[in-house]
Amino acid sequence: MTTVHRTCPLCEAVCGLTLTLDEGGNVTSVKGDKDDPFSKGFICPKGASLGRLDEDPDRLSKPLVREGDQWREVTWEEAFDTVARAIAAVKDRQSIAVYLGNPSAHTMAGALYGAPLIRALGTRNVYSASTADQMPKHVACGLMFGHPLRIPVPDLDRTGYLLMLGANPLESNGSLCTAPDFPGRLKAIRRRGGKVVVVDPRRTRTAALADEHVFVRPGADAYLLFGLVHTLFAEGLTAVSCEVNGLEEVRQAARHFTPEVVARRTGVPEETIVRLARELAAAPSAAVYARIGTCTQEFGTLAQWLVDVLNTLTGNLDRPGGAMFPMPATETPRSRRPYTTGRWKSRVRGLPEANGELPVATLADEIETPGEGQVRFLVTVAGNPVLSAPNGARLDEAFEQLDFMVSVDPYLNETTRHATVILPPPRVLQSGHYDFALLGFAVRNYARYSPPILPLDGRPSESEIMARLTMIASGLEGDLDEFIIDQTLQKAGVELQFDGETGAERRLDMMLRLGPYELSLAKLRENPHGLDLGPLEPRLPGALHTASGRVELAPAQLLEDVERLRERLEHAPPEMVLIGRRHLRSNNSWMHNVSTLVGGSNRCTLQINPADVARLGLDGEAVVTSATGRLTVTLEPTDTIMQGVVSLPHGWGHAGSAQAVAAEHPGVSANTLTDDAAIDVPSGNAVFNGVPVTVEAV
Ligand SMILES: Nc1nc2c(c(=O)[nH]1)N[C@H]1C(S)=C(S)[C@@H](COP(=O)(O)OP(=O)(O)OC[C@H]3O[C@@H](n4cnc5c(=O)[nH]c(N)nc54)[C@H](O)[C@@H]3O)O[C@H]1N2
Ligand SMILES: Nc1nc2c(c(=O)[nH]1)N[C@H]1C(S)=C(S)[C@@H](COP(=O)(O)OP(=O)(O)OC[C@H]3O[C@@H](n4cnc5c(=O)[nH]c(N)nc54)[C@H](O)[C@@H]3O)O[C@H]1N2
Ligand code: SF4
Ligand SMILES: [Mo]
Repeated sequence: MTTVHRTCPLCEAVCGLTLTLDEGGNVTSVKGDKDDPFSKGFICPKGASLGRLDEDPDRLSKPLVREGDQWREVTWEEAFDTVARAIAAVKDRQSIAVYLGNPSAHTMAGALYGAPLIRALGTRNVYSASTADQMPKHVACGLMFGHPLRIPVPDLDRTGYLLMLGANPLESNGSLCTAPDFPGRLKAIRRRGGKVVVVDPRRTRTAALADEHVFVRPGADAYLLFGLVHTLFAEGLTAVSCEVNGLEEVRQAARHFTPEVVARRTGVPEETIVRLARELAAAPSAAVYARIGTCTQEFGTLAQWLVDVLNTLTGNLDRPGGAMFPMPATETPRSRRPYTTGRWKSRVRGLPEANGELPVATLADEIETPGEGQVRFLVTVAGNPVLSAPNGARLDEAFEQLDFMVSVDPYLNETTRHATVILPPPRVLQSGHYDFALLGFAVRNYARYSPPILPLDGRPSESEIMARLTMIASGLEGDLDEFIIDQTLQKAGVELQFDGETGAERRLDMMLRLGPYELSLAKLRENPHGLDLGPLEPRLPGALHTASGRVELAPAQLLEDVERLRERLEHAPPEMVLIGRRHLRSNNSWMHNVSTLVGGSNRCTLQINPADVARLGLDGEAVVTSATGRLTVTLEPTDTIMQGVVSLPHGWGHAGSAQAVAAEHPGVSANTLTDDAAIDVPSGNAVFNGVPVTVEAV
């Protein structure tokens, strides 16, 4: 028996785990690591199943090549050669598209090799789960603070008041707010006399834990937030404490959105809007935090912008207990080029790029529409867009038309079944882990490295797979990591040697040593439970990357989109709309193959208010129809959801996947109903919440 410690890679909470392994390397127990200074022993059911997930017999151990509908196991050399021949035959690099999925934000391979791979492919057809998720936050923060990763997080451990919209951390364990034991941190706010308010069309477990739950009509958060901004100005409650541009423009923009006007659209009573604004202003410290429910909607960027407008107007931006900017250990100096979007546009729909990406909502258009630059070749890494992208059923068909597809993924699933070659990364326990992305959103500054526990047994690490693909795409020879290290040192004007058994470890060592705490890989290895680097500290104005050096409260692009918001007020909202939800024992599309995680309350059901069940004469099942598709669903009547709103979790609809357990609980895909024609305009983000639907008896 051996005991090892490592970070859980399964969600954004980065909990420390303590695992015991038997002689064969099998996981015999998983517990929370009590000595981790950040997670302090917290664990959730997914973390506790890490061994089961990692030892899933359906995970691929060898590369697969597809010939017609037959799969053949091949050697790694044959697999890479097949990819190399296919890339060599590509005449127009724009015909290659790449899609990076959610786990690539959790792996070292995704963080270190995603960008080099994209550069080497030389295409602008770059897509990721970000445009099905948080792109509105990147765009809003890019425009306000000058860099899309300059994202403030609620200072959970010190705040006196938390206004939380469209987030359900009791199920999700938090997002763009890395906070192990999020539930405990929420309870602590109340214990120290603070207040938690949750705004959600459903009375979630998070809402039940809060002091107050406010029902809101899906997609109406930007109106609600504008109502709060309006009230702060109208009552003279603003207390801006940093240098800003655009205060008067924000006041003007908010003029129209009186609590009375927005109450009708949001379903939130006028008195509640006024009271919430007063409470925010009066709290000793307060943070507004809004997540996926407010991003994946028609006015996602406006909602995310208004969140930080409120944090700024109430003097809570960059102050303890407010919304603060973390200082991760691998932060590198950032360019002072002003942030813009739309440097290029998508070929078919003319949608603007954001952060160098095009909206995943237009990937099917780019594959299906003939002409110069038509996508014929696809690279997917850690993604399952057939289930996760809007109108996934259309993508499923579009992928059939591709000339070649290569997927880096441990499973043969709904997406990778279309691939020509599947390159499976090794097991979690065979992989080193450092949370490059997520530690930049942590509510305490913290660092932890988990070295691989089990040997690779001749298969390449995911980093090596990605480096190899990058070299194939670039046509160059040599060591990618050494090349990147040389380039970085030249830029920084320093000479250093780095420590580490792999290129990925040496690059981590480099980033740590060039980072703000001058840490090193060796130092992290000496602290296997992680290093606490202290509470968040004020970082303004230094952390700003705007041309003016000030917070830009009223970016022109967003003021322009306010016009769209105003116009939409004239239209009557749809009678019935669809939203999503998450379950504690699920994770997007790929954890339904662990029997301890599926079943019970983790099922693919349509939550619907009993009043709607009665009004529509439904019983047991119903047919849900949207602009793009139709599904027969099992009903789950519950008064925790607003009337006129139904909720279906995403990531289900398992078909054609070699996942035996998942196949027994297939469910249906919510993204058959979501419409790829609808996007949040400034960010191109998909719209999953507030989708107009009709619900009828079977
Ligand atoms: N209707 C609706 N749709 C949604 C959402 C919603 O709320 N409602 N949420 C959206 C959000 S927030 C997101 S992030 C996206 C997610 O969208 P995707 O990232 O496209 O989908 P996932 O289901 O996370 O698929 C992850 C894939 O990565 C593979 N994988 C797991 N671990 C690893 C690994 O270590 N390495 C590699 N290479 N592969 C790995 C899995 O087998 C799986 O194929 O879905 C979006 N879709
Ligand atoms: N257990 C589990 N954990 C996960 C995941 C998972 O699938 N399962 N996925 C991971 C990923 S990829 C992400 S991005 C994060 C997301 O983390 P969260 O943002 O916390 O996501 P959800 O739990 O889906 O909570 C979103 C809430 O928004 C509400 N909502 C829907 N529409 C609206 C609206 O228009 N307005 C408002 N105000 N609320 C609305 C929904 O009812 C839901 O309760 O979770 C991560 N963690
Ligand atoms: S909360 Fe997230 S990081 Fe923590 S154990 Fe659960 S899945 Fe892992
Ligand atoms: Mo996500």
